[in-house]
Amino acid sequence: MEGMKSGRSLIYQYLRHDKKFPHVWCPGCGNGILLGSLIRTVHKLGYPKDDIVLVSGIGCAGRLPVYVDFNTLHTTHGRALTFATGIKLAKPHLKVIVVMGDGDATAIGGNHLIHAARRNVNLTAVVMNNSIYGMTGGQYSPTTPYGLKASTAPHGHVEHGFNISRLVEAAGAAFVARCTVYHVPLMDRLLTQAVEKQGFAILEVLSHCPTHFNKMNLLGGAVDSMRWMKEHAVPVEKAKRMAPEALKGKFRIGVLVDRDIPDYQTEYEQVRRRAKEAAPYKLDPQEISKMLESHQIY
Ligand SMILES: Cc1ncc(C[n+]2csc(CCOP(=O)(O)OP(=O)(O)O)c2C)c(N)n1
Ligand code: SF4
Ligand SMILES: [Mg+2]
Repeated sequence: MEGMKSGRSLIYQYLRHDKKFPHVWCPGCGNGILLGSLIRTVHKLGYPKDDIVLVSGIGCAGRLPVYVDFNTLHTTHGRALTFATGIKLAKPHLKVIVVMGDGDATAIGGNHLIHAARRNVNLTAVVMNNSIYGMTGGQYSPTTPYGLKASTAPHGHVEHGFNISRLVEAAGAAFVARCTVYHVPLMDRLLTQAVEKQGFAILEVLSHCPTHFNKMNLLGGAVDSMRWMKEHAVPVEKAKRMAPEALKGKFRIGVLVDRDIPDYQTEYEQVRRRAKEAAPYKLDPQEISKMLESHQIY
């Protein structure tokens, strides 16, 4: 009863309950689970609502900021990270969180994702990966699994999907984590870590789309998807102790990467200071070889 009460007060405190509801999401969609997690995270960390900026592109996941009483920006498809980068550089004190779908983040916005990770911009990015373009009717996305169906692949998909987490790790993100919409307490913990991380932090949330992806691929409803997630997810610590054969067909959840590397803002501030002082940037010959070594070409 107490839990219900506090849940209700969070709704009134954080949602645009009197303006933007009912929401557009289908029954059983995973997006509401992320919405709840995001609100709990901000509340627990004690950030004032005015210090949070929630940015999205277009898509079912991209609708999320519409419902929340933070500073919000519902931008164009694939461009959420560009708007978010501008906001963060102009107003560094704000916490900028970006919510994207798999299509938004890795198809039309794929280049922005790679470069935001490479620059290590101080943003928290959440990718709701439901393996499909949900909003526009179930077209395949860069994460649709090989062989499955989409409205644009009625005879089976011939491409292989991106591994989003590996992609952003290789591009240079400081923090990479993965969970599912079934693992809600884990989602809350990972989101907290991502929001507090200095640098580019990304959380991939494996979700489902009962309306299109599940229907076309005979996967049942939301509960069936959740059961599948529960049975196939392996916590990273446990995965380390498992043989590769035992991990076949499974996926890891938890913190995949957590590294302290210089973030864009700190670096940029130093450049600004040098420029202001009109001090020429002198390279120290001993530092040059160190810089080349840290350039890391594999
Ligand atoms: C420039 C542009 N191209 C295409 C579209 C159409 N469009 C809207 S949402 C979307 C894909 C959404 O898929 P995803 O990002 O995975 O989000 P989901 O709906 O699955 O949450 C597309 C192609 C658009 N709005 N703008
Ligand atoms: S179409 Fe799919 S992703 Fe979009 S709201 Fe419905 S269930 Fe969710
Ligand atoms: Mg999608």
